[in-house]
Amino acid sequence: MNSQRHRLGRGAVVALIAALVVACEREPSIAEITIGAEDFAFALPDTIVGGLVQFDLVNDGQEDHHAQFLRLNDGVSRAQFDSLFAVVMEAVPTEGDVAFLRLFEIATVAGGPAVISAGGRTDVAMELAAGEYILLCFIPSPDGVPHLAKGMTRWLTVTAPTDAAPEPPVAAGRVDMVDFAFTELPAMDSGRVVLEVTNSGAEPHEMAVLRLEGAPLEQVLQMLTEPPASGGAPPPGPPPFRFMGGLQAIMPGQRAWVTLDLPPGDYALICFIPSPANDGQPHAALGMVRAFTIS
Ligand SMILES: [Cu+2]
Repeated sequence: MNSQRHRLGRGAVVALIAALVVACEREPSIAEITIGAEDFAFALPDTIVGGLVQFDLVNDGQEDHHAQFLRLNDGVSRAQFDSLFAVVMEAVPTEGDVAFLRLFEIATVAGGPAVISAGGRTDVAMELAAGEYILLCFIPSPDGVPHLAKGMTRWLTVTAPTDAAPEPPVAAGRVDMVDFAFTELPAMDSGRVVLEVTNSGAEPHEMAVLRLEGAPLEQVLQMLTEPPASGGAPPPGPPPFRFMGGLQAIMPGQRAWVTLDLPPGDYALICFIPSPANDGQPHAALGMVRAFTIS
């Protein structure tokens, strides 16, 4: 009687495995693209297939890097973007970061992996519509010059997907970004965790993940949002914080999935996007900071 049951069981297992094999063959998986970041260039394919794509930013440089995706609005050419970009770059030294907002007249932010320190890696999955994209690194060098002015820009053509859409990643929780706060941050353990990040605000928002290393959050925020006056050198020694990845700016209504791999410590989520409605102040100065601890 036992052996009869075993025989039936085995048959059922074989059928189940066969069904799983068929299911696996049919289930489309999320394409994975590695973005290499060096001082000061991006390395990635010139053309990729759009839809849901995971981007893994690997920082092989000595400085911090991120990859802000901008999608050219329909009908805008690369040449048109290049000429506006040149005008903006001339305005930045006098107007500051708020000059970059002019790029949004002809292009739209579309996420990307957020700032990661040298030697680190951060992964973001997001849905990309077909179109012309440019990747930009806005991070300034110690000399105050943003990396995009040192050549850290890269064009990317995204084609329309032809295969069935893969299922979105399974997230452990959601972080919603509003004007000007991070809400709904789930409790997290150390190690790999996937978060769904949404923008329910009226302005673009980003989620940079900062690890505190020896200074309180208030002091670090001051260092990041109020750089020393012109000619002022950064304080000596390593900075008392480390960037751990996250998500670059997305538009209202957009979402993405961020994979974090955080050891125990004190952290903060921060948005540095300047607000046109608030004199160009960074969202962090308007309260868009959320401290959390990984135990
Ligand atoms: Cu924001």
